[in-house]
Amino acid sequence: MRITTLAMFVKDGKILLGMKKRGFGRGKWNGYGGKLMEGESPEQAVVREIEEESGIVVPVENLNHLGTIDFFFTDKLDWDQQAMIYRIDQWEGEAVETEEMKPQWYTFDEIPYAEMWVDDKHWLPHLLANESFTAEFHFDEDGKKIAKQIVIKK
Ligand code: 6OG
Repeated sequence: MRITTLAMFVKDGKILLGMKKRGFGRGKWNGYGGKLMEGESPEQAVVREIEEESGIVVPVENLNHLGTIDFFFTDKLDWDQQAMIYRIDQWEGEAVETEEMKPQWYTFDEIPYAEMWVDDKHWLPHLLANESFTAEFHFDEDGKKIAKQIVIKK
């Protein structure tokens, strides 16, 4: 399965989300990340994507790999992906708006789940609690509804 990456910045009871302005998941708030380029490790890919999308340069040792999620899409096998989920608690600098993402801080109780991928509300609380997890989501045809889900706290 194709591998992708997703990182969440957390500081002082707040999470940094980016409004995805183009590509897969356009119009949704999400973390920062994306697919691996030829020869990259997931860590190298997420560091590169974070810099491209937010301007922040994260040292690889500040990536905390808390979760792995398998996404399956009915009838769209080429959309299936395994996402490596990272939490970042320490970094330098501020996220800037880029062509791909518009940054916004949210307190944990204001997270805009209604404007996020439908899976997020099931696993993000584990990440916010600093708990490791694995999860599996099977989506309906258009990716709007979850047909089946498994979330396991490790
Ligand atoms: P590009 O492929 O445009 O990056 N991603 C998902 N994130 C969440 N929360 N739920 C999903 O459910 C997702 N599917 C993909 C991975 C796409 C970004 O979106 C994430 C990447 O960080 C289906 O490079």
